[in-house]
Amino acid sequence: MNRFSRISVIGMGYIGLPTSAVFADNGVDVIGVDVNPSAVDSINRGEPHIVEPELDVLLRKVVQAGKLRATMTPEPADAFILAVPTPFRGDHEPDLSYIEAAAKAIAPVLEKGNLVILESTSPIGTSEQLSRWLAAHRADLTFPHQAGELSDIRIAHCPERVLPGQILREVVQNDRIIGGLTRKCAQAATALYRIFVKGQIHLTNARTAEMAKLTENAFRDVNIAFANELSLICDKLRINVWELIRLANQHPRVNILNPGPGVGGHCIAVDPWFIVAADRENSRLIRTAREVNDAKPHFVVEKVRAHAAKLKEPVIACLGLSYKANVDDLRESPALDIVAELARQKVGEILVVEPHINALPKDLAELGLALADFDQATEKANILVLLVDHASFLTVDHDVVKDKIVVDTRGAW
Ligand code: SAJ
Repeated sequence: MNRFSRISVIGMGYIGLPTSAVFADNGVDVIGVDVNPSAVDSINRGEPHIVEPELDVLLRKVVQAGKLRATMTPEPADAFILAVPTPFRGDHEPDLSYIEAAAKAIAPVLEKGNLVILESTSPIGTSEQLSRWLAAHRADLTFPHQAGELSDIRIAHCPERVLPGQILREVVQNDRIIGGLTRKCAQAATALYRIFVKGQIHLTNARTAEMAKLTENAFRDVNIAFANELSLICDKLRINVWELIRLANQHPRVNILNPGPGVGGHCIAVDPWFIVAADRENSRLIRTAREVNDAKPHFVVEKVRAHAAKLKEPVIACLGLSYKANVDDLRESPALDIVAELARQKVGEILVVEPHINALPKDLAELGLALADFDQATEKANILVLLVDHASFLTVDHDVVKDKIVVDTRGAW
């Protein structure tokens, strides 16, 4: 018999909501907890408050079937999954306040035999810290850092590794790493994820699981930084970087990623800093990769500025604001920085196109910018800056583009 008939997911964001829907679709009663009342209302109507392919259909199904319900106050459950944000503060120091708040919120409803999973990407040692935070609120229960295998509560880190845009497929198909604070903790977590995970499940300790997740995203960041650095070098040497990479990638052991306007999103632009914060002395390459990627938006701004300086009345269409193609997520998006900088520097009239959102973020609106339609913006502008390779941008009419200055940061056109 499945020992997890009722679970609770804390944090109904890009990871928590799809994970909840998939558990619910596999017969588990899921209570989704979030501090945002409008997200809770929206979920209870069966409507996702985020954009992710196919999530709307699945959510409607599980909410109508009564398998998933959202609330602002935690309730008792067999297992709790924490999927809250782990951003960084001022000097790229990890901010664990959301995890601490989630621990405080679930502590009153914990019962002997419960399993607590940390899914949020976390700096090394966070799972142990979670155990201490929970213990501080529940002196009547024992936790793994105190009682080892005999603990009343089991705790494991099971980092999410899904790719936004493909979450519902990857959450089921990807392998999972499970790091238990003890062996029994890892085994309990394995039983939980076996409910829907079709990929392999690899067991380890919590610290290694924490580092594995950070390592995966730092690996990607370093590789994108290599591509971005090449794009700067090629620009100076007047070589087409896209052709160069295509040719170099013909080599059987070379696989260079794509340059872009910079690296965004809540993961790759953030997680490598957690490794740097843990060991500044030895993480020189990882830190430099972050700096290379973070500098790329400035390079794009300078390119556009140089083109605009040659025109009497520059009208610049900035195409795409999200951090990557076909998503609505603007977090850490380099396109946002580029548009804001162009506006602040008054480089010309700016038309912003982003088909996945209905309103501009506050700081862009405050700069006097407004959303524009793709066809009208590309028609009116004399400079086109492709910032995101959304599918809907790729079918652009070449007659419209051919007489314009094009800054294609994605190599998509
Ligand atoms: N990017 C490039 N060039 C590339 C690939 C990506 O400039 O060749 C840019 C994207 O445009 C975007 C950023 O990098 O701005 C990150 O995009 P991504 O698609 O590489 O990754 P994310 O942030 O959407 O998801 C990553 C994934 N991690 C890895 O592939 C190692 C995903 O599997 C993780 O689950 C996710 O981070 C996470 O939540 O940590």
